[in-house]
Amino acid sequence: LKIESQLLHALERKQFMLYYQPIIEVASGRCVALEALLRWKHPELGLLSPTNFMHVAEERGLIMPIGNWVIAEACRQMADWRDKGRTLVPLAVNVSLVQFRMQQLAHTIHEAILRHQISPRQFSIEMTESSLMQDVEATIATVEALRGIGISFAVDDFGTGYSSLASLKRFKPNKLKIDRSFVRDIPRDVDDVQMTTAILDLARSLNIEAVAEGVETPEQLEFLRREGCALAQGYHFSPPLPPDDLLAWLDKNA
Ligand code: G
Ligand code: G
Ligand code: MN
Ligand code: NA
Repeated sequence: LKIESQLLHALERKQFMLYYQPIIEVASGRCVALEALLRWKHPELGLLSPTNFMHVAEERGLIMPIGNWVIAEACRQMADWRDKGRTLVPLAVNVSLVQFRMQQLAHTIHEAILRHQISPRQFSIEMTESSLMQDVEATIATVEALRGIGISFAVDDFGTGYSSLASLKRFKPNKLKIDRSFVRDIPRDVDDVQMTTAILDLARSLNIEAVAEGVETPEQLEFLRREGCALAQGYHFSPPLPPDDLLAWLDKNA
């Protein structure tokens, strides 16, 4: 297939980009973190989301080189912003199961942050709930290696997988990101309201910060504020933006 052979060359042809989406502190409305999101600038098809090509990357053994590029590029971008005198907020990158399972993930991240003189407090990773739960012992080993170098982590798409309370207590993630499928129909849908408040209660009782994903309306935000959700992201605040647009957004919304 054409997209497969094109993906093989996308790295060397510098067709990947990171977009950045602000993460907002609900109480203050301020941007307190960023999530990096991979995009492929396809020569004919335009801007592609990982949902369009990560399965091909996985089949072709490209997850590691692409994942390593994401880590390096995120650190390079942070160093660039710092060198331009910008105040840095912590940046989260998404990590796939294949990357997470490799022994050297912590090493790869450590090397990248050292090279660019980024503090481990400024860098974090996101893993989906379903991939974390595939092999709890292996997950714990990686989480502990990351924690050993000061890297925190968030459980992405929370509520769609099957975490037990016991495994959450063992991982001690720093953040739970409430999947946007639950956020979409709050405050109207009773089931989604119950699910969202249940996750917020769980996060509170485990002392984990909750992040609501996919916040698109003032009504959703108001509900989350009332229920004590600490952090939120979504189109209501900003879509994922290329680096220059993100700086402009930060200047306008500081
Ligand atoms: O940004 P968008 O909604 O198109 O992302 C689609 C999916 O791709 C999301 O689940 C997101 O977590 C994932 N994703 C985005 N960037 C990366 C990345 O750099 N690495 C991995 N493994 N997944 C990513
Ligand atoms: O699974 P993950 O949370 O990493 O997915 C992030 C993706 O969600 C990004 O690719 C982004 O494009 C998308 N996204 C971000 N904010 C919103 C939103 O408010 N609504 C919808 N529908 N998608 C969003
Ligand atoms: Mn994510
Ligand atoms: Na998510």
